[in-house]
Amino acid sequence: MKKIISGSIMPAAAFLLLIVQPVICFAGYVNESGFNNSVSTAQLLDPFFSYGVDPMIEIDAAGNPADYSVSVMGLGFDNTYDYYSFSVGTGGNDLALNTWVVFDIDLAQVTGLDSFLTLYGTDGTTVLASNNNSLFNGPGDFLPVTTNSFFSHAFDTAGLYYIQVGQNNGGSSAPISAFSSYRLNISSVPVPSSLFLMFFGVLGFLGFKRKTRV
Ligand SMILES: [Ca+2]
Ligand SMILES: [Ca+2]
Ligand SMILES: [Ca+2]
Repeated sequence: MKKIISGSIMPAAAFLLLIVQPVICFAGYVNESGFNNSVSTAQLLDPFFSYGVDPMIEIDAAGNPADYSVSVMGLGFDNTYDYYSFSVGTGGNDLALNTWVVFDIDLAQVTGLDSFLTLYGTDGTTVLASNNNSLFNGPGDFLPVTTNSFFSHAFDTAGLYYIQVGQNNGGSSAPISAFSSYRLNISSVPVPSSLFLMFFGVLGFLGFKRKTRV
């Protein structure tokens, strides 16, 4: 009985995370379709992007949060790659050209998956970027040394792009065989710089007022 229970902890944890994630997730989220094993059947994420800050979705090692994102709750173990597509600069969502778009895998490691991310161009074959392990332990990674993936990319051509979630196999990507779940976050901070300037301008004005009041 004891053996049965311990043997079922990892699958149970994976399923529990898959169920609980949407509840703890404040960003737009969607579950993996399960029929996304190739570029031609990639799951389109455009409709699920939303504005808002989620404590799990950081844009850098300092933990600064994104304010526009989508989260996919994915499940491993069927020995396939998972492909997702998303638009940049087309109006399909608000991801903009020449702005950092962040790709962040969370939770995978704690459920048994050593993730590997590969970003493909609009042709579905040209590799634009890839990442095995993040250089830092961000929100959602949970372990001091993470094998979860994390990288940023700025796009200069409008179109539909593809991201592949795979499993690390000696430094390259392989189909996901681990019984596991993962959360893939795609995010950015698309606030126009003029708004940032206005925000800091208001802060500066308030600071000035406070100083003059004292
Ligand atoms: Ca992560
Ligand atoms: Ca990895
Ligand atoms: Ca994260």
